Amino acid sequence: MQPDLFAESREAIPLGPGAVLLGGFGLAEASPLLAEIPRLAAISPFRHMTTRSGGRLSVAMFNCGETGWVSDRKGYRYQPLDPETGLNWPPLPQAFLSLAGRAAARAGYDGFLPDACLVNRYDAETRLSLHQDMDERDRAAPIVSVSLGLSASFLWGGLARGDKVRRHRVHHGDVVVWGGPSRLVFHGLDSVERGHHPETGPWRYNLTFRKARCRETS
Ligand code: MD3
Ligand code: FE
Repeated sequence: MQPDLFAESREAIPLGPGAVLLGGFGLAEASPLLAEIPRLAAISPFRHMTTRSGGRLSVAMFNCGETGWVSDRKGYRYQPLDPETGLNWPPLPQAFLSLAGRAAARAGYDGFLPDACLVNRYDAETRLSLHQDMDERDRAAPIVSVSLGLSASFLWGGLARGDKVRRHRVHHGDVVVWGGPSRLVFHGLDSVERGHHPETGPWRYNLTFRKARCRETS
């Protein structure tokens, strides 16, 4: 057995009001979660989306769920069809829904039923600059994020762009839940470690669960 070097990171670390990093919360399920990714990507492949200004997002992504986040020359939005395939995004796997619901409940948000999961893939060159998640109609629901594979440095700011930014390391199996007063906090991803993860090779994956639609309305 290896010594428990990351015991500290397996605890719950409060990030701010309504926001918590649940160290290792998804660790026991990480392998089955990862096993879903190639199955889903066979339906909606990873792609680098375009921004309004014509740039290319360095993070590769696809969605699963009833609706999915897209970016193109027209801007950002959620839509039920994958623009690459013209088909629905693949359904959210039960294992995804189950973990997201339990993590949200652990953070104090009962009954979280996401309708969208953005699957992000990063390599060591990928950055995600400081931004707010503003495109979801249901701001009452939290966001749940699951880190898989290589570790990374997560940027956690405040409600204004100029607020002080803290860095937190996120590791394989960590889950972060944001809601309430922290729902619109500026955040981003700084550096992904270089190297090889036994389960994901050169990648970090992130599952970001959101409720984009309000209740039953579309
Ligand atoms: C913090 N993804 O896809 S975790 C994103 O690691 C995104 O893939 C990062 O930011 C990643 O938009 C960061 C997800 C996350 C999502 C929503 C948040 C962090 C958040 C809302 C408020 C504060
Ligand atoms: Fe975000």
